Parts: sequence; C-alpha cells; structure tokens
Amino acid sequence: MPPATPPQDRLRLAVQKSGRLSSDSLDLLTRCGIKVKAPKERLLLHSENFPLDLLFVRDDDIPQLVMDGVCDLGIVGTNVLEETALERRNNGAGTGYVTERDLEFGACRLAIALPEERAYSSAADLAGVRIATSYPRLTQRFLTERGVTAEVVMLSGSVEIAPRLGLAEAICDLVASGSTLEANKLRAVETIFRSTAVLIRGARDLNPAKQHVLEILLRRIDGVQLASEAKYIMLHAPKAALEEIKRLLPGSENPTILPLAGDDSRVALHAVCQEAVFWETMESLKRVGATSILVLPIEKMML
Ligand code: PRT
Ligand code: ZN
Repeated sequence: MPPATPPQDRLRLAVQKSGRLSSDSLDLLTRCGIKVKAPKERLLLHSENFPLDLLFVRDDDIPQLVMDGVCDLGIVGTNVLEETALERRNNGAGTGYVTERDLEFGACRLAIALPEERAYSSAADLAGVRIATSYPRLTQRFLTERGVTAEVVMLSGSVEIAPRLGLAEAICDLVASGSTLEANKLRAVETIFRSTAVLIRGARDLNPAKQHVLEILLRRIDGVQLASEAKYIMLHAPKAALEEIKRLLPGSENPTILPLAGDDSRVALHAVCQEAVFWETMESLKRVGATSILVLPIEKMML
C-alpha cells in the first residue's frame, strides 16, 4: 500500500449529488483513472487511488463552496456559476474563482420564451412584461443592458408552467432540446446565456502538494478530452495517392507509412486524427484509392 496522503494535501472537489451533471462528472473522473466507489448517500467520499475527495451537493451550492474555500474545486454549469457570481457581487461578497477547464458536457442555453402566439420582434417588446425565472440576475442583466424595464419573478422550479398559471407572461429558462418549451406551447425568442459544465478552482493559492495533484488531474482531463474526438486510422493506399490521402485526414500530422508484403505499388498508412472522422471522409479516401480503412477509438492520449 502506498503511504496515505495527509488530509491537508488531498484535493476536495464538489460535484452535483443527483441531477443532469452527476453521471458525466463521475464518468470524467473514471476516465481520468480516478476510482470512486459510489454510495452517494454519503456526503463525502475519498478516492481510493488518487488524493481526491468528493463532496456531493446540490449544484446551486457548488460555486459558493469553491468561492468560500470549503472545496478546492467544483464541477458546475456556467449558468449557475454566473448567476451566483452576480448575486455575490451585488451582496459585496467575494467572487474569486478560476475556470480551469470547459468540460464540454451539460450544454444548454438560457432563453427568454413567450407563448407561441405572442408577437416578438426585439427586446423592447418585453417592456412591462412579467418574466418568471430561476435566474433573476442573469435575466435582469440582459434587460438592463438593453434598457428594458420588465418585472422579473423568481421561481425555483417548473418555470415553464408559469404562463399557464397566470404567474407571468414570459419565462427565462434553460433549454436543451427545446421539447419542454414545445410541450408548453412556448417559443424561445432570445438566448441570453450559453452554458456548459466547467471545472472551477478557488482563487486562493493551493499548497504545493495540492497544486501538484491539480496539475496531474488537469493533464489527465486534457488527455481524456483529446482522446474523445481523436481516432486512430489505418488504411492501405496506392503510393501515388499518398499526398492526397494525407490532405484528407482531419487534424493528423506525420502518418506512419509501412510497406505491404508482396505489393510495391501500395503502402499501409497509420495516423492519429485529432478531429472526428466522418463517413464522408472515409468515402473520399476510398474514392482516391484507399482500401481496408479502419477507424479505431483512442482511450487515452498524452502529447
Ligand atoms: O438538485 P439540484 O439543485 O442539484 O439540481 P437541479 O434540479 O437544479 O439541476 P439539474 O440537474 O436539472 O441541472 C443541472 C445543470 O445541468 C444545470 O444547471 C445546467 O447547467 C445543466 N443543464 C443542461 C440543464 C439542462 N441541460 C436542461 N435541459 N438544466 C436543466 N434543464 C431543464 C430546463 O430547466 C427545462 O426544465 O430541462 C428542461 C428543458 O430541457 P429540454 O431538453 O426540454 O429543452
Ligand atoms: Zn440546482
């Protein structure tokens, strides 16, 4: 057994206990090789093979826990992060944090939506309108920037039914696929904020041991992100078409070229493509003479 890391040298990461970001957050850690056994009824869990402790909380609490230094790191949507930062700024509280990585999951947009039949041409049409939202500060900032005076009504959930209940004439809520709006006969008219999950860190300096652990974690996240799009491609190609084939490979440099036994006119080509390889790319490769085209996933990558 390796010597245990003292508690003061372990990083503490706040993640959403149960909700849309939970499984992607844990999945990212797993792909970084960090083992966390998941009886999530426990508030705090220690990774058994990496100096990281996880605190499971509501997503709304994550920015605060990081900004107040209770946790070193947090995974949270930028919608919640920015709303909290605006609130704390209004209250004169500290808002120090650093965004370490965009994690590319939990994508959504915060949009103002109106009943489908209601006409809309610009933000001026929102003057005097009651807008229900769980994001009052982001909504107010949008209105203020456009010089529009409207009434912002705070609702913590089920915002989409506010117009039907007569609580408001408009809503400002998160939209992903758009089906919730459609089911409630609402139409998005303004996107006021685009959000994804991010990894944040408090603004205070970490001790050297924690800083070292953070650097390892970030390098692993970079490796996972690089590998998630990247593909290993193998094919056979006529020597005469090699230059053209190299041009067609998305985001690859210096492919390996190997001879093919018993065939002087053709070679095998292996390359790492840093971008997605689509069917269209494979069809183009085939057209210029490539055969036996294999596209393989890459699990991990370190450049
Ligand atoms: O209990 P806790 O407070 O932790 O969870 P929560 O209920 O506040 O949050 P949760 O799990 O719903 O969302 C967590 C985070 O996921 C949000 O803060 C966003 O960063 C991100 N996210 C991504 C979303 C969505 N997509 C999303 N579609 N959060 C909410 N929605 C809701 C939206 O509010 C609306 O009700 O889904 C509905 C719209 O979805 P579509 O696909 O019908 O458009
Ligand atoms: Zn929440």
